[in-house]
Order: sequence, then C-alpha cells, then structure tokens
Amino acid sequence: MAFMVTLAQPALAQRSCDALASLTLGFTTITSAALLPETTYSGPAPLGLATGARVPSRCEVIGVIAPTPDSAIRFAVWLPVTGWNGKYRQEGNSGWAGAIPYWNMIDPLRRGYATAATDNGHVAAPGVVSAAFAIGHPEKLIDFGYRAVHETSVQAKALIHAFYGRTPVHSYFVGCSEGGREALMSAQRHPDDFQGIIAAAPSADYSGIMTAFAWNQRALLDTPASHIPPRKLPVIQRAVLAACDGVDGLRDNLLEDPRACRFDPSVLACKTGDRDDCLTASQIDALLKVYGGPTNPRTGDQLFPGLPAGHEGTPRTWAGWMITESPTGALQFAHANVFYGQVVFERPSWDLRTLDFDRDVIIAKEKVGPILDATNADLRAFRASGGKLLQYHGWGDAAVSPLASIEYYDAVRALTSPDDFYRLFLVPGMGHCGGVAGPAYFGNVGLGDPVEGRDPERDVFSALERWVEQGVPPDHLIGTGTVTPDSNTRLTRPICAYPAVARYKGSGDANEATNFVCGPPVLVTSPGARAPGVTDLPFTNGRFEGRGHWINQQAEGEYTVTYTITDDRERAKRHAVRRVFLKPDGAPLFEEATTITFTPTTGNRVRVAIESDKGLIEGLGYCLGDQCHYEAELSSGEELEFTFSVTPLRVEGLASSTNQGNFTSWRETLARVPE
Ligand SMILES: [Ca+2]
Repeated sequence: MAFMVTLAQPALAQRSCDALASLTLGFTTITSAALLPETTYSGPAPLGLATGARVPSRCEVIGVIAPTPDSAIRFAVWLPVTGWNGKYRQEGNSGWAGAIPYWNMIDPLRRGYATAATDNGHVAAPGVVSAAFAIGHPEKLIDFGYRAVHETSVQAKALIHAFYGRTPVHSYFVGCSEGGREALMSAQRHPDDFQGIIAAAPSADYSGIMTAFAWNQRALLDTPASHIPPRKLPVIQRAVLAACDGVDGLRDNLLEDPRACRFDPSVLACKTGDRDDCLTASQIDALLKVYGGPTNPRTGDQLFPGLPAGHEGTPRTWAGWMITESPTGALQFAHANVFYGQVVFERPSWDLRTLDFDRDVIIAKEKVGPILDATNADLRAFRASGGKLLQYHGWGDAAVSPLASIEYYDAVRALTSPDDFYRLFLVPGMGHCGGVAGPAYFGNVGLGDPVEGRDPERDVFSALERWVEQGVPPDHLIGTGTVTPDSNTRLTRPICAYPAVARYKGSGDANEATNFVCGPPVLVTSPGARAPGVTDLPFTNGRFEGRGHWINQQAEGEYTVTYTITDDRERAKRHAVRRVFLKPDGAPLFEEATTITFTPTTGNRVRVAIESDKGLIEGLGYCLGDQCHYEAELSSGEELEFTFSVTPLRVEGLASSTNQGNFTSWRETLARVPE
C-alpha cells in the first residue's frame, strides 16, 4: 500500500467514497472512486503556478462519459471530505484540451467547493499543438465544442448528490482562453448549468481567431523581409507609448484604452538600411496588417478585430504567440495550421500559406462555426435563469484580441441590457489570461496570485460569488502588479467595468488605486465592429461645449471647444456645424464651419460626408445603440475619426484625427449646453 488513509467518513455523506464507483449514471463509466489524503501537487502546471500547492483531502471520482458511440469524455470530480461549502465549481480547459486540468481544480477545492473538470473528449500529448482527434471524428469535435462541459456538469452534480445527499446550492464555471469559450458556450447553450460564470479572454469566435492567426502569420511571412525579429518588439512598443501613453492622462507605460491610440508605424521607418531600432517598409506593412486584422479581400468585410497597439514588447504577449526568431515558430502559426488543416479540411499537410481569406474562411465558418463558435449574443435565457457572467480580458492579449470581447459585449447589449447580469473588465497591460504587466493580478491566476485573502474587490471569483449570492454587482476590481519597467515597485489600480476606465485624479501616488476613479472612456471606437445596431441619428439643434486637446507643431494644449449644430431636417441627416476653439485666456485659436451629412446605408452603417475648408471628407461609419462612430480619409492622407453618443437629453462626443503633416491630433469631450 502506497500510503495509509485514516479519514473519518463525512457526516453528510449518503454513500462512502468507494461506493460511488458502483453508482449507475447515464452513458457513464466510473473508473475509480477513492479517498485521497492531503497531498502536495506535483503534476503539470501550464502557468507554473500550482506546483507545490497543498491539495486538501478529497474523494476523487474519475469516469468516462460516452453520449455517442465515438465519445470518450474523461472527467474528474473532487469532493471535499470535510468543510464542503455546499457549492460546485467546474473548471475549464486551455488550448485544444486533451487532458483533465487538475491544476485548476486545486483553488476551488481549497475554497471548499466540490469541483470537476474534463479533458473535453479526447486525449492529447502534453505540450503539443494538435487537433488530430477531430480528423474523421465529428462527434469528438462536438464533444470538444460544447458537449463535454455540459455532460461533465450533469454527472458531477449527480455524484455530489450521491455523496453529500443534496445538490449544490450554487454552481459556477471558471475558464480562460479555451475555458473562456467553454464559459460563454455554457451561458449560450446551457443557461441553467451554472449560476455564476467567469469567461476570461474567451476564444469565443474560434474560427475567427484562427483566421486572425493565419492572417498575422501570412503578413509576417509575406516576403522574407516581412518577418519582424523579436528584438524589434520593444522598439515598436516604445514608439507606441511615446505617441499614446499620455492620452489617458497619465504617462505610466500603460494604455487605459488602446483604442484611443492612433499609432503610425512609419515613424519607425529605417532611413539607412535595416537596423534593430527601425522597421523596413515590408515590416511596416506587416505591422499595419496585424493592427488592422483580417479582412475578406473580395468584400472588404472585417473577419476578426486586429490587435491593439501598446504591448508589442511586453514579455509573453507578441513574442511567442505571434513572433519568434524562426519565422514559422510562433504559436499562432501552429494553431492556425492545426485548425484549418486538421479540423476544417482534415488534411494535416495543409499549409496556411495557401489559405484563401474568402472561400476557405466561409468553409470554416459553415463547417465548424456552429460547433465551436460561442458567438450567440442572445443571453436572455441565461439572464432569465438568474445567471451572472463576469468577463475579463487583458489589453495586452496577443492570443485573443480584447476587441473581440468588446464586440461580443456590444452585441449582447444590442439585445438586452447587460448591466444586471453581464460585466466586462479590460485590464491595461495584462497578457493572455494573466500576468506580466499592469494590474494583472486580481485572483485570476488561482494559487499563484500574490493577492492574499478573498476580498471581493481584489479576488475576481469572490466578486462573482458576492454578485450571485448577495446580488452585489462588481463596478470595479482592484488589480495588483508592478510598475513598468521598475519591477520592484508595487502598483495597484482599479479595473473598471466596461466602458469605464481608470482615470488618475491628478494628484497622489499614481501607483495607488485610491488615486484613481472609474470614469468615462477616453475614446470609444471599435473599428470594424460587426454587431447589429440602429441607424437613426437623432441629432438636434443646439450648442455644445467641452474641453479639447489640440496637438500640432505650433501649439499643444487644452482649449475650450464650442459647437453650434443646426440640424436641417428638411434635408434628412444634414447638419451645419460651427466649431470654435478658445485658448484658456479666451482668445480664439481658430474656428471653422462644416456641413456633415449622414446617409444610412445597410444595417447599422452610415455614410458620412463632411464639407469643410479641408475639403470633402467621406467615410463609412456605424452606430451601436446610442453610440455612433465614423472614420474617414482625405485624399491628402488625413484620417478623421469621430465617436459620439446620442441620447434624448445629451450629446457627448470624442474625436481624434491624424495626418502626416504638421497637424497631429486633437480630441474633444462635448456636452450639450442646456437651452
Ligand atoms: Ca498611460
């Protein structure tokens, strides 16, 4: 005998742990049921965070579920022997799954939860990016897509009832990346399985993400000169921060909302040959494609959002995921080949360098989108069942663009008010699932998290528990991390519920969360958003006043901006706009008059034409709910971008514009002046 176990039988138990082995469950074979003593975890731990952790004594049940003849869904359940809190928490997978993630089950067990996880229906060699299980096995792909997580929850709850004599009072699901996709899939397909769900950095639009991976790799492989070596990534990030760090009101090497950053990589163009501190023309082209994201070459449709600027050189973000010394060594290269080669075409020799971004993307969407993509924005059943969904995503995530989480949130918002059941938190600086830069620790990496205690403000799972069990929704979390580049200095910062961002109060230690408030976003744009919306633009006559920031080579500073808008209803959506910029002393900086015409096209799209002294600016825009956005480009190369929200009582707008001349940028915040 390997070790002696002397544990009292739990008082609540209706059956002994051993007896669970003979339990009859639908489509399920229980392979073992045994009391295990407290141990120290020594198995694999992908984030390197659980090795050496104390694992309390538990009844461990391992089984296989076969809802179809080709299914083999392995799962493990850990039932606390003492101190069960009456609740259940299931853990998600990562990557292509293929193993039961025991390391994720330690944290819930230590919190007193009965917990379970599955290998998602197949076995894979550790550390290998592979979806070979899908070739010739459509049922296994469905198990991976959504069935394994649901079936595991059904059987785990049955085992909990058999062991303790009652069902859990609350059930939770926690997952990041692939686990985040599983989390959203549960809310969409099985809205009664879990009352509380954490969906972190979800790879929800699975086929879209894989297309983006292929797009990025193709951009970087376009010619031998397109490859950007990892050593240049910090150079790019420094240039982005030089251009954009202060936009959020604080120079701290973090971008509160990278959407406010309009970075032009041509500032890094090499002047005399290729050097480490500059980019060649081919590299600039590749970088612009990565920022822009994949588009259909025939229709121009955005296929997935691009990656926001500002985290290129942060360790474990772009390097490794997208860029390695070897041009084909990145994780994105492997994942995109596996997805299209093994899952879509079932032809392992397929190479992403042959991908047709029109035809092949449509094939992928039609074949596997309905199985893998957790993109259904209709969460009304989940909401009606009392479910609470907490989503978080790092702005520095180079695996899943955080813009995709915003798109999904906005799509949900177009159908139902999410505030009472669904909140999204975007974390400045943070990479995929956690770590590295910014306020990246808030209970999100389980046992490796340096934050002690289970304060709902600093521990994301405790925040979800409080929301589900006490009805207190989280407005913000407080993340902990270290200052960049001074890793010896601790930083705390509020992480605000989207769309709010943390704004520095203007005084006090900028590394202390207490000196920030959650406020309106600097700039709300989401280029390429595909969510449904409305086209009505109920702009009305009136005067608007606000603060603006103007930057050019002659003048930089804060100005008062006054708009007078005359809404010409006779000519549909046509507005005469007179704009005056005043210096702090009241002297005019300049003024201009423009006419803006909005013409609804299809869906939520609008065509925008601006006649001004800069010439005619035309562009396409869109509205999401009460928020409208458009971008336009002048023939001179000037870009104009403008976002505003429209409500019956108030108009607020923020704008930015860039060009390649001496005019660099301006932004404004406007509020309607009461009549
Ligand atoms: Ca900043």
